[in-house]
Amino acid sequence: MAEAETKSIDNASIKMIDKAASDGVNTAFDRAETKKPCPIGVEGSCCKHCGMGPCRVPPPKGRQETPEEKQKRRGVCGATAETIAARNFIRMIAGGAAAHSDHGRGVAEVFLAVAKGEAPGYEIKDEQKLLQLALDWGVDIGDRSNQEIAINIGEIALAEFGKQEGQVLFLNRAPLKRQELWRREGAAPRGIDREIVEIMHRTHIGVDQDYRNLLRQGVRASIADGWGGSMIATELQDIIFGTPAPVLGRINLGVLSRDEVNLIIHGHEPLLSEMVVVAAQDPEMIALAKSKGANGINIAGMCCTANEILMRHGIPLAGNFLQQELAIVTGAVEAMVVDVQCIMQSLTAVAECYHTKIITTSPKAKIPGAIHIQFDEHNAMESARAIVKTAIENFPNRGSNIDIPKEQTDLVAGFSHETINYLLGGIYRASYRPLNDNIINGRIRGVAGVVGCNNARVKHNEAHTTMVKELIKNDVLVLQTGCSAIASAEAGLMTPEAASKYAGEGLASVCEAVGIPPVLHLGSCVDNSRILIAATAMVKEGGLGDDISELPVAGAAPEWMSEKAISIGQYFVGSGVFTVFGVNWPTLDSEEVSKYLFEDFEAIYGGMWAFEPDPIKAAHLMIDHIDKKRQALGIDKARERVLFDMAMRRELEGA
Ligand code: BF8
Repeated sequence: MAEAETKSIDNASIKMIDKAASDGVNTAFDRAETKKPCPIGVEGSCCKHCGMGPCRVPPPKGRQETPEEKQKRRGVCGATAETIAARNFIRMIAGGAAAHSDHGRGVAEVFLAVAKGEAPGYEIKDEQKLLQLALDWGVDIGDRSNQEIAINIGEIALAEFGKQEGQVLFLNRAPLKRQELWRREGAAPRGIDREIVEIMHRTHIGVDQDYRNLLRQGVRASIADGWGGSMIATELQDIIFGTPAPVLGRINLGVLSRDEVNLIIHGHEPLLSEMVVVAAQDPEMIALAKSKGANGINIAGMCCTANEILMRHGIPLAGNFLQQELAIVTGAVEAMVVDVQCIMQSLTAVAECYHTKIITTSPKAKIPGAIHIQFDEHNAMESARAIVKTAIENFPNRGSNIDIPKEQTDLVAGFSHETINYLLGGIYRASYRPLNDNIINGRIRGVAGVVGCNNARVKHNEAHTTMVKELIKNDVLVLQTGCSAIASAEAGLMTPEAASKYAGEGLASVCEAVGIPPVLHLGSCVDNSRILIAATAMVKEGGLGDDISELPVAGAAPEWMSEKAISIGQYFVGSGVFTVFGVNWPTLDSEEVSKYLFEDFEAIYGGMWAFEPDPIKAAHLMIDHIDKKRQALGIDKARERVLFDMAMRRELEGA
């Protein structure tokens, strides 16, 4: 096997890894070889929270530790391995929750500016969702204008971040039983920022020293992310940019164009990318591109920003996290514009080997060697035009060392909660009833959320696609976001035809009747909030218990790497979902903390973590959990009786 084939399962990526090698370009794939992870840090037993450390407290390997040894195995301040593991773990949650929530705050600020008429170029696109949110938050509708209502909503949304008392408003959307559990366990977040700050306080030297108490705060902050910051981001983005509906798209490095200006939009916040998409369609810009010898302007997305503009505009998607450097290696990218999160600092070094310009736009995220064109939401179109112009003017500098892989795959994206509702029930009787019915009768065994990143420590995209294929083969409907969704789309799992090719007979029959792929793309990482809402809708529809923890569902992030993934996993678990992570696990050096997360959490939250790097085994842990829930609901027998005769098929098609 050629070296590159050990690093990715994706042919386009393999070709570009090879090209990078022959061009002498260093990428994350190379660095992962030369830079091995610290074996102590990776399992959570290194504390560097004060100037007396770093203190490393790993247990002895390969033999039983004596009680005396364990007693002495502490940091200089006396912190035990359990405290250190729990502190490190919840600091990851704080980092992840902060990233998602600061994104949500940015959206809320722009939303308020739009409502006040201070952000030209943006508008309220989804009135129905605006009014729904007004109802949810008790905002008076009466005969007030959309603008007036939106001002109230924007102010309430912004206040959610700094709130000190009460509880985050969107918790009200969860099943009642879940809300009671959160309050009983002290896991109901008061305000979004408060819970994140409290993690930083409690994990400072000499504060909270009980790992259970630390982990409880981790759950609380993660709920503030999923049911707070991320949900605010998703909801307000839908209102100003439109709620996604099914859209046909193309994906992978083959979407780059040989004869057009290629501008890649990379990062997370759609505030800027929405405007860049509009600016690139301006006839004046297209004429400028032609004057430089290009045939037009080709916008392509990367990572979660890509998911946002794919879902709403069908803009082609160039790749996921580990493909960001590879896109530049094609030699055909005039500019890559970035905002925040998951942007490799090496982009500027890779770009130096070609003609690509890296453009940063956020005052929060600058990169030495990049051009900075600050994005100003009050003058968004001007920033967007300056970015597009920079890309166009760079077209004549394109060299001759160009190789765009031909690989690109079709996909259907845009499955918001609202869309799933309409698709299943129809416009006039939108409902989750058909989904619940098909789960109860066993055609669909359960639902899995497979999400998260790429991780250079494991073969690019392999765990995602292996796990997803195994799940759908076993009649589990898969919902996806983030880089995981991109991996499945690149493997061709997000077309309606994938149902007959890869899904089990029961799932395939439902997908074919409804006309959906067996793997649904729900958006970016903040859109994991859509999975929470979908799970809640299943509970509210009835017949599958009265809490998320009773549903036959499971979650996974088989190639996770970011702190955001840990926060997401924790709010899945804290919402009652069994969740499996791959690659490595950051508390493994503390048996007690790991046992608490993997086992004891179930009795408290109804959901618990698991760690399993083998994607097939991980898929079967999820399937076993789904079967356990089916049995508890008394619907396991229905599955055994599923036989697809013509009458059943006709009944399905009429559903
Ligand atoms: O927020 S899946 S690598 S791009 S962190 Fe990052 Fe992970 Fe991708 Fe999107 Ni989410």
